[in-house]
Amino acid sequence: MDPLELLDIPSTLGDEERDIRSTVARYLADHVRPHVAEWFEAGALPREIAPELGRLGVLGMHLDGYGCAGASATAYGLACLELEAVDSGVRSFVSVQGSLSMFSIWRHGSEEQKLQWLPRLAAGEAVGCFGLTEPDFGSNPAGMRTRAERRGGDWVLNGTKTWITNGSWADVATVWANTEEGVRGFLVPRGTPGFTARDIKGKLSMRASVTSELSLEDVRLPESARLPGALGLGAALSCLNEARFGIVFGAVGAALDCFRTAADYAGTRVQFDRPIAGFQLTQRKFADMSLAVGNAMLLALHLARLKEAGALRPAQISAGKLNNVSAAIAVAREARTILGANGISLDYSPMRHANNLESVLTYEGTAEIHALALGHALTGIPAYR
Ligand code: TGC
Ligand code: FAD
Repeated sequence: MDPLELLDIPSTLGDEERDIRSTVARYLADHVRPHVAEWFEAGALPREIAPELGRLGVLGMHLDGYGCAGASATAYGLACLELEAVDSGVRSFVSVQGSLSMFSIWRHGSEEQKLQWLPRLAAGEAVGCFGLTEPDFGSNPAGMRTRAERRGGDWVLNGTKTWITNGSWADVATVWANTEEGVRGFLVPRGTPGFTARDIKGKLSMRASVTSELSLEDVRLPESARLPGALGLGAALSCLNEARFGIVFGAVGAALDCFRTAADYAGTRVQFDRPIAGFQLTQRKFADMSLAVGNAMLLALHLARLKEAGALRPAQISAGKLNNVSAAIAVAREARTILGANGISLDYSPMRHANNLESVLTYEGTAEIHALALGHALTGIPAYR
């Protein structure tokens, strides 16, 4: 029995939610899970995964129109759960494509930009990325140095974005830049003169994911490349809410996979003439992990229902991301101990998940930033600076 079954959580899901979850899980079990440790070791994700995930229907699945499925927040969350149960890098690809790149266009773009990009991004025929972080401005994007200046009817962009998921794959990059009127978002197509991407190597985490630095040197764009609805930093931060919501569920998936792997192992690994699952100290670990995973799932579903009611606030997403990612890391590390020496091998998932979750703890707002967001909501006093 897994922690969700213990609490009978699957029976609280609707038929469509259950169907979407099992379709995604089945596809990943057949086509992605068998290869993911190999990709992690190689430090590469195959580009063909984009159209495959497009055919599966998970790219921008929570958006309406323009080739997107218009699925519920819960269904989207469950898809993220199943994706991250396989690997955080695979969920990250889907989050950045659907919740950052596509959402930025869907929410802030012109009709022409939506028609040009959304159907291709939903199908995975095109890949998108989202450039907010800079070498000197991560947690504090308000200080960004990337600038966009008006020259005649055009814009000229200069600056560097770093740690950008899908960066070197991207056919279109959503790039945030400071202008005289404040922060604005721009769509930069691949191949625009002056725009280059270089992959970041030597990662010990998120290895089955493409992470890049974007360089913009006198990149000239027409006014039609600016996202007309994106006025101010809040526009960029509104996209983060979508991706952070997916992570709230994704973290549950990673933790669940660690639990299951450890449970399978403990049932058959014999020491002192009995399966290690029969020792009280091991059972205490399973009890603690099960509470962490079950509570995280209940919180995720609560946030999804609030989102569906149009009532989800950013501070509540911060609560979910902070709690669930921290819980998932603790579960991954505990599960790893149950596997003994085998726990450090790529043959088993917990340490791969634990390593990935270090990135998840940092990106989309670090644990400290989300703690400060909660502190802000609870006390009314912002303490970021
Ligand atoms: P602050 O003055 O608080 O806010 C500026 C404007 O933004 C509004 N706002 C939000 N709007 C929507 N959703 C949110 N979550 C919002 N948070 C703030 C705010 O109301 C204000 O609007 P207005 O109209 O008054 O101008 O801004 P601040 O400079 O004090 O910063 C606040 C802080 C620290 C919370 C923010 O900067 C922050 O979230 N920092 C963390 C940066 C971050 O998370 N970066 C992520 C980059 S993308 C990424 O990591 C992708 S990982 C790959 C994957 O997802 O898989
Ligand atoms: P910093 O902001 O320098 O923080 C360093 C430490 O200081 C952290 O512990 C932080 O919590 C702490 N700190 C900072 N400010 C405060 C404060 N006020 N109070 C207390 N502590 C504080 N970005 C994108 O734009 N697009 C992407 O697609 C993307 N993908 C990513 C993929 C990966 C694998 C990774 C690792 C990162 C990615 N990022 C992306 C970047 C990510 O969003 C940033 O790493 C993150 O916002 C933190 O910024 P930083 O790394 O510069 O850390």
